[in-house]
Amino acid sequence: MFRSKAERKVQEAGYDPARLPPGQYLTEKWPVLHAGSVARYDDLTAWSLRVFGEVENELELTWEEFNALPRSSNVQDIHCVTRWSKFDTGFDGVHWRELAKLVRPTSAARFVVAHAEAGFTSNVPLSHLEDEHALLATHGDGEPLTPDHGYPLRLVIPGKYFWKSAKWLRGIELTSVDRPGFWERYGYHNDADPWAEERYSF
Ligand SMILES: Nc1nc2c(c(=O)[nH]1)N[C@H]1C(S)=C(S)[C@@H](COP(=O)(O)O)O[C@H]1N2
Ligand SMILES: [Mo]
Repeated sequence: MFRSKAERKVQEAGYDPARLPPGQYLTEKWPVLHAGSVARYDDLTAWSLRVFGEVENELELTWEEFNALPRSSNVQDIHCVTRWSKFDTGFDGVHWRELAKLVRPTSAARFVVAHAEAGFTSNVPLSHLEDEHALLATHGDGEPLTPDHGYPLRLVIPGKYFWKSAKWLRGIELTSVDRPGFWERYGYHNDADPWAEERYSF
């Protein structure tokens, strides 16, 4: 009937077991996972978000300027490569399209490197950031992000293992060639599709 005990638990929790990617299990709480330490901000006066690289108009937004942009929200399932999945996670923030209008990507722009505090990076094709469900999120499950979950701003890349979704986001770099990010250089799969179990590159 079920591919696994994990799928049966999903059914028992009242969800369609087809929502659970292979090798994952459902968790009800929201786990915290990252390398290194949590970025702390006493205030956001020194905070900025840089958008640079293959764009016609590089930009550096203050927290106030970022929050003046039109907002979007969505709900999605998140899947960590360490095998937990959390369903129906709500995010609020700003969609990339609002920044794209301001920076105007060049015709050479095809990939993204997300830059976070302390040198963490993640890479995706630009099409993943353009996805309707992608977000530069300030809120998770209706609340401002906690420091653990990436306050004040994190990326949300839908349909990929959650390591692509950089917490403590400080920059979006558009590039013409793909450049592996932090976990990708560490041996994680470049494409990170949970449905294909693209966990590791070895
Ligand atoms: N800056 C930063 N962002 C990061 C990471 C990290 O190490 N540093 N880890 C990633 C991984 S592996 C996962 S699963 C998610 C976890 O997000 P959460 O702690 O909000 O659940 O953050 C991602 N974003
Ligand atoms: Mo992860």
